[in-house]
Formats: sequence, structure tokens, C-alpha cells
Amino acid sequence: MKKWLIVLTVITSILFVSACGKAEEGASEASGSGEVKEFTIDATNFEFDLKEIKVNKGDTVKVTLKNSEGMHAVKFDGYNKEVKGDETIEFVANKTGEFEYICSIFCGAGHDDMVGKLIVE
Ligand SMILES: [Cu+2]
Repeated sequence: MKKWLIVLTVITSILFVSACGKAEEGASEASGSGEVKEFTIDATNFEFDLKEIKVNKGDTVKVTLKNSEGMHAVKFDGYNKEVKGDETIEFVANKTGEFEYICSIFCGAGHDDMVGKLIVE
């Protein structure tokens, strides 16, 4: 009878260990990086239609700027990247934090209102 108790204990501990192993695997998948995230910013006088870009650290950020009205460009502070009208740029979000993006062409009276935020988590 004591033998059964030992067998049961062994089985239980094996199950426990394998369950733990699976949980760890899942966690590392969730924090996996390196995804490509695509965004299109549509610029008009004087607004970006996309005011927030949210990605995870390690993601590749692909940004296209469409100038629907006027002449604008988007500059990402802190990353020193700029995308001009009807162009696409790509960069890796390798720093966490909140970074402002602004219009980098003086386009008129509402120029200062043309801002957005890049959030890297
Ligand atoms: Cu501007």
C-alpha cells in the first residue's frame, strides 16, 4: 500500500513540473518581439489623423505619410527619423518611452498643432 503512495507522489510531481514548464513557454511567447507594425498617417491642414502609435520594444515600425492636403512631413523626436510626404520609412523601436512626432515642414498657421505620440512599451 505504501508503494502506491510513492507512485502517486511521483506522478503528481511529474505533472506539476511539466505544467510549470508549459507556463514558462507561454510567457516567453507573449513577450516575443520583432513584429512589423504598419501605420499610415494622413496629413491635412493642420492635423494628423493618427495621433498615437503604440508598439512594443523591438518591433519594426513602418510609417507611411500621406499628404492629403498641404505639404507636411513627420519627424519622430528621440528616434531622429523623418518621413516625408508619400514616403515610407522603417525603423526598429529599440527604446521604450513616449516620443512626440511633429510636422517638420512649416506649413502655416496650424503647424504647431500637428503633433502625435509614439509609445514604445
Ligand atoms: Cu507643418
